[in-house]
Amino acid sequence: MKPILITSYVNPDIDGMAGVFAYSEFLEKTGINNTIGVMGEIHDEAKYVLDRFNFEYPPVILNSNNFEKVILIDTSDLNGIEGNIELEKVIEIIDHRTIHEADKFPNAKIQIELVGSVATLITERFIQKNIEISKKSAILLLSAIISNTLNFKGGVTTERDKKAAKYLTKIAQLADNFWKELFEAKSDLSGNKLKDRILGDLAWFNIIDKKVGIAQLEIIGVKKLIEKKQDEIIEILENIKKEMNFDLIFLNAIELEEYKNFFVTSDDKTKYLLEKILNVKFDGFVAEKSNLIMRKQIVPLLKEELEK
Ligand SMILES: [Mn+2]
Repeated sequence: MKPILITSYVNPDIDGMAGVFAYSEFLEKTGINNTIGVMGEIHDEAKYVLDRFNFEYPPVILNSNNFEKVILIDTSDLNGIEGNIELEKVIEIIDHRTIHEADKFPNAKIQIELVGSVATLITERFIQKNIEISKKSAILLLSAIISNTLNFKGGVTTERDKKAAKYLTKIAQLADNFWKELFEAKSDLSGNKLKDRILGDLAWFNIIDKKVGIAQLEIIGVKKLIEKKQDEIIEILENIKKEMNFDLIFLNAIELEEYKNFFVTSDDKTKYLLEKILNVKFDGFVAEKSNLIMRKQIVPLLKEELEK
């Protein structure tokens, strides 16, 4: 029997990558032959954690051609995998988003639960089966939970995330201020990094007849970044909109130290829509919002409004 491939969406973030590594360990320890692979390039934050602890990078694959069975972690959307993964090969999905396309996978056993991080769902597997988790997996999963829940301050955070993190903390043995180290590391957007980061973490959604592109940055120092690089941000967004044929586009920039959002767009229709659903007011290309909101939470609001 060929090993089952465990993978995530193209250009996975730390949650997808950590989930892939750790679920592989879980399955191996339950006697299931598997292998891991990631498509595209892992996010900078994921690279940072691997480098920081001298962990090996996951092997890169192009598609599911060499495999008979696939398990998808942290995705149940066609956008991030279409053309790379044959949908009928997918036997299991573990994910945590409200808007998904799980019905497109005819053979998959599906676990989609609305916790802050897929790493939480993977951690719970170990706890439920009383299987010991390696320090490496614990570090990766804990980093993913910290990142995805914005250090437990993001609106997506649940008690389950906190409980999983508490469990992992004992094994991972990270410094108390590790969250800040992690957030500071991803806040350096000098040189080409701004454009790379925006492109690397771009997501888009087809809602009725509209294609909506949402870029997201999660950093310390958003206000300064916008003051310095607003023109560059607008240019990047306008180019993406043209190239990808988006109807609407904006950047959701999350300030990780003050826990607020800045929305950036030059598109009037997008501004109008965001003002309506998020109760914000644009001043030029930028709107500010207290009480942090993540892309995952904005998408259902957009959908509700556009489907009216
Ligand atoms: Mn995730």
